Amino acid sequence: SRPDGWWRSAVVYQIYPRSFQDTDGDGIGDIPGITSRLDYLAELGVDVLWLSPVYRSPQVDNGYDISDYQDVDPLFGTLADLDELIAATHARGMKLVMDLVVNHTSDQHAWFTESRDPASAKRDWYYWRPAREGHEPGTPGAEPDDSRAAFAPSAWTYDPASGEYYLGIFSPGQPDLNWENEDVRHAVHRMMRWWVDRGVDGFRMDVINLISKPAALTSGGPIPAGAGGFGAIANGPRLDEFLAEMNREVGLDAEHLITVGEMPGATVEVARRVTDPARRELNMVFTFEHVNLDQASHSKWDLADLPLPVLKANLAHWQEGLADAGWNSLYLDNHDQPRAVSRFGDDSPEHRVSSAKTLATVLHLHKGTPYVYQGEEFGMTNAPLTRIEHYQDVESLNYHTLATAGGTPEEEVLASLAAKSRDHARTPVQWDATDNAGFTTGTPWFAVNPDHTEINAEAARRDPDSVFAHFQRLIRLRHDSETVREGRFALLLPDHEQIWAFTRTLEDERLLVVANCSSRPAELPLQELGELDDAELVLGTHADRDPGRLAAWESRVLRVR
Ligand code: TEU
Repeated sequence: SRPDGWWRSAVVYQIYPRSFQDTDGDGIGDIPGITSRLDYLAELGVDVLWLSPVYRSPQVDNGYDISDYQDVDPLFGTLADLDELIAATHARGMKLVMDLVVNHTSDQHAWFTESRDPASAKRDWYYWRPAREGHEPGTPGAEPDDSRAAFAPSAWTYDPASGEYYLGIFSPGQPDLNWENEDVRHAVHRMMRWWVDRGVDGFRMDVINLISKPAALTSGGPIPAGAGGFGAIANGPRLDEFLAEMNREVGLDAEHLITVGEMPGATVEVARRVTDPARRELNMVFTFEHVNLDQASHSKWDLADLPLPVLKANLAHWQEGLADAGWNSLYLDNHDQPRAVSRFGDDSPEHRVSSAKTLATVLHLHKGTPYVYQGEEFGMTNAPLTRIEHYQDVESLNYHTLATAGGTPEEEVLASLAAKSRDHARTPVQWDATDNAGFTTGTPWFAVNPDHTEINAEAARRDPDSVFAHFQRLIRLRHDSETVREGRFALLLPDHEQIWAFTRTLEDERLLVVANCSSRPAELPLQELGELDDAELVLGTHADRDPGRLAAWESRVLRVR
């Protein structure tokens, strides 16, 4: 979409179809289930729905391994179901964005099957390499280099038929496409145009900053060793070129479309470049910096405390970096992250509602496009996952295997999983207090969180003080307030350990946000914040307000002079 587009006032809602709503009783969510819940989403007030992948897939990574980009997996329904969903979404004035997973395909995709033959024209569509010099192909240690995959011990998988290895930086079921090959790029562009013609309103682009690989790798050498994580392999030299080409070829600047690139390892400088409207690449990107702060090393499993000033500073850094050009995406939750209220808030019965509201207040009052992840809007919490048998995610299971084999005590591994596993985000949406939470009439693919008897959409919708009602107010405020959309951001009290405070200013209007991000009351430092006596309350979490202090997890949005 163009830089001044409608999307600057939009709020996006992410759906993880597998866990959203089942209609056929197989225990797995499906597309008709999404259609059946559109009125709920319209009531919440969101503008755009983003669907995690529903394409044909062996489901090694729950659909992030696609074997046919132009069909729907029977697990989720049919193309006709999807057409119906698109039409029904549009009929309610909302838009629908598809997940675009083109850094890699499934190893079951026809392109890859063909590529397995060294004589095929598609051999070069993926990264194939011989065994390391002096090693017998397929024997331990013969991989081309020592790089690990995100969800497997090695980034290289041996293919006995051709005696060579292929690259899969996530898992062996997710071979990386070679974007240096222009036929690959054209095939992706064609596929994207097909979806735009079918009526979808844009794309969320999976790990899109990994499509341009480092020169060392594209010129036949090993993956450069780096600090770990995706730092060494992300943001390759042709990233901007590939994105601008895609924008041009697919027509992504079309008024009605919206694009967001998921970018692990992207700095604010990369994001500024990619989202600078003058360059015509993407509308916005997802940063990972703020969700990587509560870890002690490049490994997410290496747990660390996160002091509030560190989190505030990171979001402020992105606000400032993208103040004049580019655009932020705002999120605390998605299908890869533990639940925000459990991670950054306080999910005890006493503070869950307030902390979910206050985290939302802070996030939604920043400048950028807010993303709501299914269940976040009524404060869903982490699941009680305490034994390895409770987990399903390929990332969690791989970590457990490797870490315990490497000598990390089981207890420590389980503590890391309980804090960070992606599975917390993937338990079924809690629609009501009945046995399977209204998610399915069958056996749910993932156990429903037992707290659904208290925490569910139905209860939240009935309660005018619920987290859901608060999200509705925040979304309405963004739609109504030009200052929330476009106002300049300034962080206040950067070192305060409890209070997150900032202003948003546009012309003669100034909004002040004060949020107590702790489970103890906090005195408001009025000398530093200025006189708040004539401040007008725009939105708050608590009915009883003490002018000089905030209750635990209380937040206020004030119009000040
Ligand atoms: O995620 C990319 C990514 O960097 C994270 O998945 C990360 O590897 C992991 O979640 C950290 O815990 C995207 C998708 O969002 C994710 O679901 C897929 O598994 C991944 O790409 C591969 O397609």
